[in-house]
Amino acid sequence: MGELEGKKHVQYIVSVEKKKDSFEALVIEHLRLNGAYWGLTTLDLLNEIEAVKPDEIVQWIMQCQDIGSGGFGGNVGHDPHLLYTLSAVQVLALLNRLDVLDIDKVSDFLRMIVQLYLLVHLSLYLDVAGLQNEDGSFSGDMWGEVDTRFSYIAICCLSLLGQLSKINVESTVNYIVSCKNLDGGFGSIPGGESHAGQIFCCVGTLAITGSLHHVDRDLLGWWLCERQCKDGGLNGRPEKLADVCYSWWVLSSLVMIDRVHWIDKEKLTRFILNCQDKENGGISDRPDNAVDVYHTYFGVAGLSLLEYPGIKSIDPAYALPVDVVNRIFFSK
Ligand code: GRG
Repeated sequence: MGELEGKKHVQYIVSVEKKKDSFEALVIEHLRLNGAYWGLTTLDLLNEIEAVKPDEIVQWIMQCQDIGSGGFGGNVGHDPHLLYTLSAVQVLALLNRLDVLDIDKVSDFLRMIVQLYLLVHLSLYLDVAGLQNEDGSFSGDMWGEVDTRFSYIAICCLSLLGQLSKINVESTVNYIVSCKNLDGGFGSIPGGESHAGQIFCCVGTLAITGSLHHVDRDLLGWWLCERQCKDGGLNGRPEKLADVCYSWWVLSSLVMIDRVHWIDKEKLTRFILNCQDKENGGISDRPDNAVDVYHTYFGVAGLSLLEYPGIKSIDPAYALPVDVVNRIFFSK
């Protein structure tokens, strides 16, 4: 299986950051702020954050902020969205530059979104009480989508900014609990199929809000361990192929519920290492496929949760290196 090619992965990330007109850079143009989070967190986990110039990055991130709403878009001039606002907060936290943020403005953006989501959730409950469509479906929100991903993002962001008191945490937790399934997992909306990605979001929300007592740890632990395939990799739901990114979504959830010792760590480590491009760096979704920054990050983050030597520890709920999280919460 070989070793982790840490130095090559660093070179790969730096090269993607520099080549703004490469194919990969163009593919992630609209979500470049997510890409910055994946790439920079990888560098930090590999103890190489000095490979980039923080001032340039901070300047660019602030150009992605929508002045009116306070939220961030995926790139300069793009519409603001929760997905990119979390990445902005995470990268600034990583670079120890949260001071550049107008915290009230960003958290007001999140609060506004969360309040609208809560309204939508309320209408979902009304739907349950009688407004359900004839075919059994429910109407979406004014953006057309309600998803437990957004509950996680809002809670994670507001917690990092010390602004959880701005929202109704109890109703956020209640909504997450309403998305719990009989198999112990969670979906994107009430009744939605259990999926490892959504489970990370729901368990992460419960962990950050101190509400993990709502999880049936053994039942969920069993469902998550069933995600390990014959090749040692993890999939996101039954009958799907293993993919390196689930080394994060599944493993972080198992760590949060204290059941990570239930999987075969050695086989998973081998699977991730077999997905490396040993010549040019980077990690792919499955062995012999093309590498990208997303899978490179989740591969390295998964190895961190597996306590692979030489990689910094990552916090399973905040998805940031543990020393960064400690700096935020314990050095005030
Ligand atoms: C800070 C780490 C972090 C996350 C922010 C955006 C977000 C919060 C979470 C996304 C969680 C999620 C839904 C991940 C799953 C992504 C994925 C690979 C979906 C595809 O799933 P399937 O089952 O297909 O349709 P495959 O076969 O690819 O598994």
